[in-house]
Amino acid sequence: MHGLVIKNTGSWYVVRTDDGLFINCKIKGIFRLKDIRSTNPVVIGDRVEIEMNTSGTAFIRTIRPRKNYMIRRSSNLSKQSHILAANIDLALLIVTVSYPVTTTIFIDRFLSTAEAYQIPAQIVFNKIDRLDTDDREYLNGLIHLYETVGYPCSTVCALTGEGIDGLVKALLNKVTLVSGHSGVGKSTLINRILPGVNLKTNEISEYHKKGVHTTTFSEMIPMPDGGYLIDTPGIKGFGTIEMEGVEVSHYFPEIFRFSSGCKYHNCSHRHEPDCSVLKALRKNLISESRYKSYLNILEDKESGKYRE
Ligand SMILES: Nc1nc2c(ncn2[C@@H]2O[C@H](COP(=O)(O)OP(=O)(O)OP(=O)(O)O)[C@@H](O)[C@H]2O)c(=O)[nH]1
Ligand SMILES: [Mg+2]
Ligand SMILES: [Zn+2]
Repeated sequence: MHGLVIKNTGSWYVVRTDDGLFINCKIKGIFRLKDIRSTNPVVIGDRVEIEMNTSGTAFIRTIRPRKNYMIRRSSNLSKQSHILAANIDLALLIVTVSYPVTTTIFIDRFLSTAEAYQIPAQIVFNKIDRLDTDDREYLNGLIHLYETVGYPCSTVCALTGEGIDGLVKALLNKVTLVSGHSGVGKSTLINRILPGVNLKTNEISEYHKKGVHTTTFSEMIPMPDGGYLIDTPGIKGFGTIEMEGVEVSHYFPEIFRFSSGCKYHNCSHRHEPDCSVLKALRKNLISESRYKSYLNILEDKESGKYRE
């Protein structure tokens, strides 16, 4: 039988079969992924072949080749990687300017990973009800920046539903990964889009102004009009993997665009003469914050660890 991995509870994988059954499955045998040392061999969004047991549960026998996947380094200094989900049509990054703070370095690490795997990405700015005047100005700057680079942005309040309708249209018939820091409102947003789902949510810590890691396992939730939303546990840092040296600039579309004018084809855009990227940076055609994120990724490739 074939099916889709829609949930991983830690001890079981829940597979929705093509006949619409939900079957608890375990892995049989050893799965090896080409060139990737991953903490999770079978992931949400995988198409799998399963073999039923007499008890009504099943073994996952094979994974169909993946169209794509979102991956990050598990933790600082770790060589292991963690795949967030596979076979994704859209990567949605939920960002809050405050409560909790999302940094541009985090945003850019996420976006460049999506670029590396050719997954369209969008940014959803949530909790717009909690912005003061300065926050609002900063938010407008971010929206201008990311839309100019080419990432669609929306602003929502998951609590009241403000701004949700426009967003929902963009999700129809797609498999959408919903990601972001803990406490930004991923589960609240999904509850708002799909009433009746009732995912668990929790107040962020007043003291730390951070989320408390309420969602502990990813889950793929079908949308009534077609498509799926994938709720995921909040992530702290986003360690990029599988991108090195000159390649990093390929995943910053605006930097890549200017790099064709550099004198050296392997220009790192840091100190080389006749660097079009540095020229563009000086003219504010490339933003300071995006360039900083680019350096941040480049440098952690060189030092073998990543910093936030
Ligand atoms: N003021 C305000 N609060 C919100 C909004 N969206 C979510 N919240 C609150 O933010 C807190 C965290 O929301 P969750 O949905 O649990 O956050 P999460 O991103 O799923 O967090 P993890 O599961 O830990 O990754 C809850 O108390 C929500 O009620 C919003 O638009 N405005
Ligand atoms: Mg959650
Ligand atoms: Zn250059």
